[in-house]
Amino acid sequence: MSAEETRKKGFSRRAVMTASAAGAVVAGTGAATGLFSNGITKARAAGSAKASLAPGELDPYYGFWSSGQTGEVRILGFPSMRELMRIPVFNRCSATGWGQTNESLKVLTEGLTEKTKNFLAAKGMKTYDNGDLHHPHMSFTEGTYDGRYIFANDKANTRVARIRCDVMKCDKIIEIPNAHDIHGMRPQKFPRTGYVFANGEHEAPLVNDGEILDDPSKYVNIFSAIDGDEMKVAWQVKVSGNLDNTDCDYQGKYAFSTSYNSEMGMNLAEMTESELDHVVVFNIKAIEDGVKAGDVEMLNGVPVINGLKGENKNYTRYIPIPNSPHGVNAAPDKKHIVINGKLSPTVSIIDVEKVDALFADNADPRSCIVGEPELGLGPLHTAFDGKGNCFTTLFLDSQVVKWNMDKAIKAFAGEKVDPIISKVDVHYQPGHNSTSMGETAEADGEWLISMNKFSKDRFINVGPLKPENEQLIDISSDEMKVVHDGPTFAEPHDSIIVRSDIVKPVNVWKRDDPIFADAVKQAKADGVDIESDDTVIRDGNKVRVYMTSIAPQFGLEKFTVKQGDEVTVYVTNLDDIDDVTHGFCISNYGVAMEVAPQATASITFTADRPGVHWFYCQWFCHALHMEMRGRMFVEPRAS
Ligand code: K7E
Ligand code: CUA
Repeated sequence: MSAEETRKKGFSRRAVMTASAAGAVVAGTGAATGLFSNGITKARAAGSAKASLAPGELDPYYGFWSSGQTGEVRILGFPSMRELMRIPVFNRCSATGWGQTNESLKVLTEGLTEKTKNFLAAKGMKTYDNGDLHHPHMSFTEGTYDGRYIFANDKANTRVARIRCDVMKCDKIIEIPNAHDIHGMRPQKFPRTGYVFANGEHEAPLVNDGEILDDPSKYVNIFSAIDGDEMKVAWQVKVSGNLDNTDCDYQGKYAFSTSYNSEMGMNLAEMTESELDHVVVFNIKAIEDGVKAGDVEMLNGVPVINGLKGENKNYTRYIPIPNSPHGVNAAPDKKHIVINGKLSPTVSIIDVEKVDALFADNADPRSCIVGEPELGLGPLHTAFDGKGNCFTTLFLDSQVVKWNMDKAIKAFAGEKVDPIISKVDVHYQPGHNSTSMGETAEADGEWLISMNKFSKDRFINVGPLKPENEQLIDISSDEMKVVHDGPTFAEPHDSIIVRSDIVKPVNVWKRDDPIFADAVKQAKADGVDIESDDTVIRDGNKVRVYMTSIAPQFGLEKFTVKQGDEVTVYVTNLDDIDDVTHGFCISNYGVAMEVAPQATASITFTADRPGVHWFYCQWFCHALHMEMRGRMFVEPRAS
């Protein structure tokens, strides 16, 4: 019986599995598996038929993966775990020209502060070359993903980026002034995104110009609310303690940030000294009112609210939480927020409906805690199945624990119930985990991914630097089943798993896309029809080369410039068929870029090497792809 037949007959998959019919299930669909690169092997597919896709079958989910210090976002098909695409964001990309093209440089530079621009210019740089992208999250409408954007943080250089999901390209990057090292980041869930909340992780003097150095008593931390439509910081809040992760409720009222160093210690001993750290609760309405009323300091153009501990205005509350909490996760029941203990073996459950009293009546901050189950060693992050169950990674135990929210709350109230349902070993040291649609109100309880920091012996050895290991876990029954190992390069911290019907990317660019609007505008100013003219415009020592491309030909087979000219090449890809992407590469000039169907891409360089230089198409587009080339003549400067 195939999986499809099983489903049609209305058998629960669990019944099939417990009847040990897994082999039979796979016989129908499994024969064609085992061919995917990075995919499901036949043996593993036997553990869960639904994870196996035959060649040509499409995944029911998109996975959006961070890549940590690699600085990009990756798109996976899920649950096949096939890597489909990479979206360069904070990194450089040799294939697409991200970081070289004028279109990408605009994104990478326009959102930097003047201070940073000057700092980089002194080093001969236009933007940072590195990034540390931990948290990719999709925009929400009414508590679920809406397919518009993915937002992502850069811990390394204090930035937040936005990716357009129609074209799967990054269209905005902003540096967050006043804050240091953006770590936790989440889009507002309700009514929509709206705000993107971003934690500054490391504390520093608020005006960090060298006047104050080794005086931690003057350091602060900054929580930011970014307007996700405008990609501008709307307001910031000064807080006490390092901010680690953040999430917000489904009412649109509060955001919650964990703080692992309430001591404001500067070394390990100081940072882990006290038994209790805290969660900072941000009262969004009160902060907006405070900003309107002008109860702010203006710093680098941003209104900053004072929400330090002890201020006791209605902007923030500090909830004591056992030692060094890490992940914050809002449950799809729209009522509970789970705070993961890290150094404490517990998670703390906040009831968002009880948070009102913290502000209205100055109630004991701990009065909103309705559960604190002890789960195991090193709880870091929690995901949900939408059926009242939670899945928490245990970093030190190398396990995922499945537990029940209701039972944990009952146990906290004194009832004799054990909230823990089961545990499964993962390999090894899990950090984040994600369930299918699990951070939305539409969590569907199908899949869990455990993102493990160490892979050790799970793969053939590739040297001292090992891949991470991301394990696919079937959670549709009480017993969790690891069905696939997925090695990944540095270092996906976090991921989201999005139903495929929500994401609707286009196949070809629209000619009026804002990403290349500047190029189109420049062509117009030059009297060039960018969609048909192949021509060279000289403007002093600036030369603009406009050429079209249709497989397998560029519009120009040659062009001539002078040594020392600043040359901009604009390539417009007139092909409008899916998948006919061209590239433009000038050999020995360090110039290369992608030009997808109907896109215009441009790149600027100084023609400082005289001679004949071939340019060629660098994306295989046609049987005559090798022939898709031309010459740039650079006339030597008269000596
Ligand atoms: Cu736990 Cu940066 Cu989300 Cu890594 S953080 S694991
Ligand atoms: Cu055009 Cu290869």
